[in-house]
Amino acid sequence: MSLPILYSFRRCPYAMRARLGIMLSGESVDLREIILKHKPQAMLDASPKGTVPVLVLSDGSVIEESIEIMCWALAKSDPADLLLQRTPALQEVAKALIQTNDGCFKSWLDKYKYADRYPEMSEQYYRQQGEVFIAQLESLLNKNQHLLTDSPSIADYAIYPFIRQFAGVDKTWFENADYPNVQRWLTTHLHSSEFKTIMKKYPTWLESNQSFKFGNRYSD
Ligand SMILES: N[C@@H](CCC(=O)N[C@@H](CS)C(=O)NCC(=O)O)C(=O)O
Repeated sequence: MSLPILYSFRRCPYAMRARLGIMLSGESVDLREIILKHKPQAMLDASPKGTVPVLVLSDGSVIEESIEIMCWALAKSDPADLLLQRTPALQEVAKALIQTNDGCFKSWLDKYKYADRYPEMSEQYYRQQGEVFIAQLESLLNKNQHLLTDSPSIADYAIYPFIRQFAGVDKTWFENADYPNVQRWLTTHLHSSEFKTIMKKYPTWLESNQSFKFGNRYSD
């Protein structure tokens, strides 16, 4: 049977979380690398909203939200209990954190990253708004090695690609800011073999006419 197709863009934090979820579940997909400026028609036909990631399953059904792609993969197999089935009380906490990340934090992150496009306020102002979430993560990470327990969960994998972007806007500022636990946590994830695997570079599907087997069974 043919593998599901994942349309992905290497640097997109939503696509990163989808690739993490797929890799950590042990599922495999055919990865089609795209660039946002030139989206393949086949992707737009499957998902007219035109965002990545998009997962097209073998029966033709389409999953077009990154968190749902993570959940699809982990529902099939979740050896590390990233979905927190063994600690159901934490599932709602994870959900709320991911919602804050994708909602409020992401919109301040975009303004901080592209402050010149939002001249109403300063870059520093946008950063301070983003720091409300960073401070929340800092206090969680003060209690545990990862956001909810001492092991990573879906919340860590869904959120750290965005904190990576926040940290990258002004690296010197971030490295010197008073968030030692967030710094430690982010460094751990960014230095992991998992991150290395999901950040492997692929030629674009449109240019190379090639998709790539991606997932645990195929990673080296
Ligand atoms: N809610 C979506 C958001 C995905 C999203 O916005 N992805 C960005 C790239 S990081 C995108 O594809 N933007 C479309 C564009 O820039 O044309 C998800 O979670 O999958």
